Amino acid sequence: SSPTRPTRNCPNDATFDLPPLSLAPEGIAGDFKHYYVHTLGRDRDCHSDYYAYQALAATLRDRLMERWRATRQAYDEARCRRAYYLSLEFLMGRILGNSLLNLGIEETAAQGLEHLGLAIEEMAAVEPDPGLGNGGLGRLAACFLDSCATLQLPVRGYGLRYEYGMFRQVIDNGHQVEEPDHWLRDGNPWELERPEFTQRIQFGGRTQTHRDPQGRIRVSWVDTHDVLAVPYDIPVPGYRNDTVNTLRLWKAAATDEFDLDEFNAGSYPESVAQKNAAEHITMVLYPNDASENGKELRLRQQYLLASASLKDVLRDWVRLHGQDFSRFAELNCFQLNDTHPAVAVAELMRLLMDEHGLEWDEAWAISRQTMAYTNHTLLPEALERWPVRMFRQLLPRLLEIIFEINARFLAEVTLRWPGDVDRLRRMSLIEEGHEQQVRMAYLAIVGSFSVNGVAELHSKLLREGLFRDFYEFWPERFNNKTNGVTPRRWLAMCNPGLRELLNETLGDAWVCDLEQLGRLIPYADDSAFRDRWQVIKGANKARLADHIKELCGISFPPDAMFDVQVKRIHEYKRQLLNVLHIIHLYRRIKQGETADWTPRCVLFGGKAAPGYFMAKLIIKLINNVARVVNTDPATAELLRVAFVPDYRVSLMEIIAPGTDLSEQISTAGKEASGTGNMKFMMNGAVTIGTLDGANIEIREQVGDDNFFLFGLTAAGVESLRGHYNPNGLIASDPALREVMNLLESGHFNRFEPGIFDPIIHSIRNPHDPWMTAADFRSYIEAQERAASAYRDHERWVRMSILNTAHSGRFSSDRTILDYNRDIWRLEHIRPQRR
Ligand code: B1N
Repeated sequence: SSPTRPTRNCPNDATFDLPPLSLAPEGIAGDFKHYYVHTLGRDRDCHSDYYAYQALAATLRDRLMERWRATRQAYDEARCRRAYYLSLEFLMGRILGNSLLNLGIEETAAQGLEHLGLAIEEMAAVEPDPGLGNGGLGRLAACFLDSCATLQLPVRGYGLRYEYGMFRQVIDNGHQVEEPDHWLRDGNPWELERPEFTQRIQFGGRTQTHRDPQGRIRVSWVDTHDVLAVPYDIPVPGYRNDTVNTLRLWKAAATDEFDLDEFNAGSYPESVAQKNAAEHITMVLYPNDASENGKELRLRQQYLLASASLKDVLRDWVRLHGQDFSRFAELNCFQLNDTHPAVAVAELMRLLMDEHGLEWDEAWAISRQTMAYTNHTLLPEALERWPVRMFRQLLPRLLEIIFEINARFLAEVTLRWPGDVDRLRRMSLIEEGHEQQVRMAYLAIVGSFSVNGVAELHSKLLREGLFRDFYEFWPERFNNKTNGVTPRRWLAMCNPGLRELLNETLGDAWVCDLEQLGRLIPYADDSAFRDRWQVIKGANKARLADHIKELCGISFPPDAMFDVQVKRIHEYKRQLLNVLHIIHLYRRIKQGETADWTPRCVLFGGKAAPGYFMAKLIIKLINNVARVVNTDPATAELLRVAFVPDYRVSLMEIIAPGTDLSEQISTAGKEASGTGNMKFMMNGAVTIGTLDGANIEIREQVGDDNFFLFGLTAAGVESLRGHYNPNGLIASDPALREVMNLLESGHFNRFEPGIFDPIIHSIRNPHDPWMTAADFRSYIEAQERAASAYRDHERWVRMSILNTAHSGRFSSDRTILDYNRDIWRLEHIRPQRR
């Protein structure tokens, strides 16, 4: 017997006839005791809060489990259209606090456990922060799942269960050091293994043609090396609505067979050990944000996700509809989170034709009507291309299908533009060159009915630039879906002080209808309200300051302006511009220009891809500048700088509520959207930013008076290329000249001569793609406007309130309703109340 083999001895329906679990304090405490004492076997000698966390997690999980089953049943019975969000990353963050909030039992659980001498906040801190994503793209997937469950939409997430998530970042003498994050070491109480839904995934081998009984030519993929994909389900609760959706994560496992040749040759241990390689596929998340790396293991990950997820959906389809696929496209939709899962286009073709017997045209009509593609970046280094050679070796059948898709597609292009050979070359799914490459973005566009960007500017730049030829061919396919973030985690959960004030002022409907925050606008003129607002912000700043003191050993006086830039470290995001401003402030202090000074604490956080030299050097520079500034007595009370190590979701939950000024300073046209910008705005931070990504829409909402704008526009950046002259700018701007002098004098690297030369050269390079020097003057001036606004407390608090008040548009509920209206077209399904 095994979990995957059905037996006749199954529990009957009476088994599922269970009374609803109690949400009252006594009920929760009762279950907690049961798990702590009976299941976990703890007694008085146990002094680890780990087991208390385990027992509470089990208690909550039971309450999720009953709603989960009811939701599955409701979707099954409704036979409704469903959507699937395919993503290599889901940055879910901690689950315990979110479960309490969404189940609506924060208070009752706290009461119940208080009697047992337990504080929930401390138990919640035991949970490892699951880092199954790099940054914005992965966190967006998590916000989307929260919104889908809250809006009661039948959407399932499909991803990978990495054994090691994003690396843990340690700072050693100012340098980033990466350490492995074995987040599953102590088990994961929030997942449910479902071995009964295991899928078999093929790799390698070769293809063979033969005739089927009807005499039609069929292709089979043979001599493959197979790997099992075992699903682990994670519950995704909606906000107080009895819906619990599913995130299904695949773990790679070895098949039970092994290499008989090796076995017979007497190398039994080698043969068993080979099975290990299969498990490597989901061992580790690739830590490159916005840059591809072309490693074969990454392609294996992508294919495992695409194949296992599609097979999972098709198995369910056959269970309900048999081999009749005529309504498949009407009832299913796959949203591709960037091109990472885009091989799904070809895999669906393969499954429909080779495994379910459809003809090309039928299969193509289905694929093209079920796939939708979201692009998340314009950076050329992030556009995925796979060498044809690698594809042929690893996925020979898929390469054949991609070639066939391409041939038929290019024939269509030729019909429309006869003789336009250059266009064919530009649009081909196969890039020619010394090595042929598959262009995954083009495969995703050709194989789907919807292509969207993630902010208005980004979608426009896709239409006019990167995907221009495709837009000309199929304008109706292109659309925009401006990103959003979930107000449950990013306001209600992380900022309980503000939540109470909002509830008292507006009632509590804003949590699921964020536009209601607009009703705050008149309160910006109410001085009693402003005082309460400031008290809450002050408490959040004090909490943040405590964390920074503990993590970095640096004191942030809470009256100072908290100026924060947390995000992945990348040249296009221009942490460097922020550093130049700090050096400028430092120099002003040293020269005694401190009249009307606004004390400022600048916080940085973020990880650099381990192979990204310049990003790592920028971290080192931030830390060196911080050391000089923080240890100079002249700066006391006026300027503080800290780099918080290991920035992650759970840290942002403390940082966003305690921030005054949000740094969103990317080179215009480079940041597709940004989502941190939205979390800060919701929590009452004011933005200093360029006209890039969603900043543009943030400024439109909040108004120019409540936003510190600076810098070139995206068009300005492009037209400056070719005659950009940073050295001229440095020579003619005294402030920038002095900043560069200080940097070049070695003031920040006394004992490390020359280490910052690459940074200095990049700023002075006329081909600097990020044009840091071009925006310096305008940035410094915007920072001065921000500083003087902050000195006027009343004015600043007004701006802070108005930022929260105008943040309604940036709820991921709005984004998901947009996806649903234009792409998914799902009905809202209410599970039966128990
Ligand atoms: O996706 C976010 C946007 O808000 C950000 O502006 C954008 O930079 C981010 C390869 C990426 N784009 N591309 C990636 C991540 C991992 C990887 O391996 C690329 N991340 C973004 C949400 O739309």
